[in-house]
Amino acid sequence: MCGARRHVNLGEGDLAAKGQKSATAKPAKAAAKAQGAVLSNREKPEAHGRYPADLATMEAFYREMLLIRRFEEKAGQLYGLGLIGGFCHLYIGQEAVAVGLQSALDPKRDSVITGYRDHGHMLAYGIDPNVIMAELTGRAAGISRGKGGSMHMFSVEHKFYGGHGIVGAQVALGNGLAFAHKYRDDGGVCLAYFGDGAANQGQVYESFNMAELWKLPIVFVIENNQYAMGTSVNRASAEDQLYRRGESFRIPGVQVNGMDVLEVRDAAEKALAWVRSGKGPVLLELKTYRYRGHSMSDPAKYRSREEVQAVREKSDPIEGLKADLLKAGASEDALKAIDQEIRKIVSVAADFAESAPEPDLPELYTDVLVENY
Ligand SMILES: Cc1ncc(C[n+]2csc(CCOP(=O)(O)OP(=O)(O)O)c2C)c(N)n1
Ligand SMILES: [Mg+2]
Repeated sequence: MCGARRHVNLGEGDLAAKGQKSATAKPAKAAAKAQGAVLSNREKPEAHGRYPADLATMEAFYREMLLIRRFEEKAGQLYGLGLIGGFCHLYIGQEAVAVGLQSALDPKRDSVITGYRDHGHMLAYGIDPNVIMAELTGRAAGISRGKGGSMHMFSVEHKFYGGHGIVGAQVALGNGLAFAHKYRDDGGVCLAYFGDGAANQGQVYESFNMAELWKLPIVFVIENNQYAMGTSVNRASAEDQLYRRGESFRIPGVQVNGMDVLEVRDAAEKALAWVRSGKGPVLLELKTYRYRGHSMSDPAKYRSREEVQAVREKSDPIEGLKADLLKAGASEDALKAIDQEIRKIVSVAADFAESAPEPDLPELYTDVLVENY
């Protein structure tokens, strides 16, 4: 309130000092009210609910989320055994976000870009777990030929553009992908994921400005897992309702329960419908939680075990969907069979990743530069 009044007064003072009269000059209160009215009356994507999935679709979501969970648990084990070098950021707890959103995409035309916590997004896109795990162990069969590791995975074939270690950089790059969709008129939308920590970066807002100005086909997805390394969102963010972060650029924002895959899927559909109709970007804030430390080397002393346990017990996305499935008529045995099947896929991926050969030494000199500069 106070800030708004000061802002209006300052503007008028500046004009008065220069002896100018604004063409739109209005009494301060009326101007502020009018501005507020425009922002609050702004059109938004259709309100979302829970996606009305049939049993088969729910089972497919369950399978995909379980694959991410078990894959990440195995990656954690391989890291502990010294088989994975470098950084390794696990996605455990956040599975409903990638599965709910990416299941709504059209992989033939849409593109995806994210940060370094990227294994789950690749799995949700149906990329072979063997080549993802082999990338983690640095093998030639890995999706980046064993040279990118956990943070730098790409699949141009799947229009998956990384895998980026520079916090926030993927947002500006995502804008570029969206610009390409528009320029080529290919009907595609870019899904650009970033974290609550990245949401405080300057380049994110430069990207918002351009995206709205040029009505780029992009969905900005803030994965608010409550922490940026060891800093909680409330400690680091003046506006911690992150879905509001696009307001000053007139980008509509929607807050979504990122622990409920059906809610995520429905919100994704509504956001995509908006963007595909040419109305410009949408900002989705997915409220979620990461169960593990920031990376494998984080002892997570900034929060209590009880906090993590409480989320696991009350909001786990896989347990939540399991309850929905049982209610909808799925049998415990069928769900157990899915778990067995997933464990097998992950164990095969781990064996593959441990036994596949490392890249040849000359590979050190390839893929460093695309061409001469
Ligand atoms: C430009 C830049 N600044 C700082 C870092 C170090 N860093 C790596 S991850 C991270 C926290 C990011 O948190 P958030 O965006 O919430 O993503 P999350 O790890 O929770 O998925 C920071 C500060 C970096 N990689 N790049
Ligand atoms: Mg975070």
